[in-house]
Amino acid sequence: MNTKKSEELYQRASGFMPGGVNSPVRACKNVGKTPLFIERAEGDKIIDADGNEYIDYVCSWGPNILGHGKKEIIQAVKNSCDNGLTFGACHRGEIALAEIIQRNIPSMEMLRLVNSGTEAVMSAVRAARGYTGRDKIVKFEGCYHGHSDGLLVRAGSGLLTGAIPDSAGVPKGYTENTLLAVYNNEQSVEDLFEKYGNEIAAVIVEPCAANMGVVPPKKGFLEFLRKITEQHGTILIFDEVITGFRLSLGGAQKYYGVTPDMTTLGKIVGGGMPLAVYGGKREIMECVAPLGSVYQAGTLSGNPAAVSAGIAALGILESATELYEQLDEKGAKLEKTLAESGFNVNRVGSLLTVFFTERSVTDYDTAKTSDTNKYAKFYSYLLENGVYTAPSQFEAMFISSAHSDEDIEYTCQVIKQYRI
Ligand code: KE4
Repeated sequence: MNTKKSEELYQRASGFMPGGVNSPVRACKNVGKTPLFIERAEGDKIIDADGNEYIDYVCSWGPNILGHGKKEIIQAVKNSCDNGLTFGACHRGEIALAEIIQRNIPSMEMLRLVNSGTEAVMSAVRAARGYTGRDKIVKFEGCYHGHSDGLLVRAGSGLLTGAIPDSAGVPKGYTENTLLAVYNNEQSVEDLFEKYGNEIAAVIVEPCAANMGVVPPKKGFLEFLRKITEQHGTILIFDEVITGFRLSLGGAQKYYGVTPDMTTLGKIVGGGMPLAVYGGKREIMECVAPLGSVYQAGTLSGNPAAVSAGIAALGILESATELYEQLDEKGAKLEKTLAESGFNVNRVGSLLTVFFTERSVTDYDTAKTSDTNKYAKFYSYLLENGVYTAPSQFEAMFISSAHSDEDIEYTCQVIKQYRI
């Protein structure tokens, strides 16, 4: 592939943004490449600055479940913009979007629109702490919940003590109330509740992990979390920024049949525009200003253009009843080809990850046994063959309704020719 123009643009961008990017993973450092600069995208294709075309399995990290440039979404945003970009005031679109969300995720009895998944999670955790009056939270190694200080953590001297910052610039005091457990390991959660019990405000979990690569919850794990949090008066938060409207119209909580107290949403819910949501039980959300004493605010929260994209996208998903079955079939076809070609693959619906390890990947420790150099080699091979996947072993491949049977079949042929 000739990527000369992208390389030139990357050099210029590097003079303005750290690493030339506005989000670290885009720098492609994990796969030893420099980023492509995308000019435009249509359906399941993206086209870079040099005119190279790729089948896109990143889908902007999840939002584009309907593919790129969906006409109805674009038109909805244009129509909204014709009426003005932002009012900093209430508008009817906020109600319409809230109704669609609540219709499909009834556990979100009351909700608040914000601008990013990070903001949604940060606000949900604050509301859980404000409602319970407790300080500690539990998260799981390998799960990512955005970059708010208290959630950028790694295990300290052990899992039974407060976590330590996993980023410079985060004071130790910001993470000492964050406790780390092991995904799919009930004992690690029981140990924390035994030691801290009624001090724990919330347990936050990706109900199907996708930030250590795709790692599904083992049978009974989510039900266990639901039970132990109820026993201790702890808020169970499902971070559905990826899984919301991805695994089903009701997200992972419908897919797995476990209902949390609070949910965060992002990506798909904004139809490709900057919009995210947090919400849950009415009694919890009524603690949020201006009703209650938990403060949270945002200049562009509920932005009309972003809201119009979310309404359009969710409206299409609600009417496309076969969509989730079709996404699952496409995922299954890729998974079958990968498995038959000797790859180690985890898949849930239209989310999948290829791991370069012999181990069965069920948590962060097993995910980390994957050979990231082998992943990088596979990434480059796919890219050279016009298949664009996540430039990191610890992300997911995303499939959209725009991925044609021909493009899925082409991808399978490319996979079959690869020698691990
Ligand atoms: P944002 O602040 O990036 O909108 O959302 C943070 C977030 C929260 N929760 C989950 C489960 C998430 O996956 C994310 C963000 N996901 C990453 C990809 N794994 C976004 C891509 C990036 O950081 O550039």
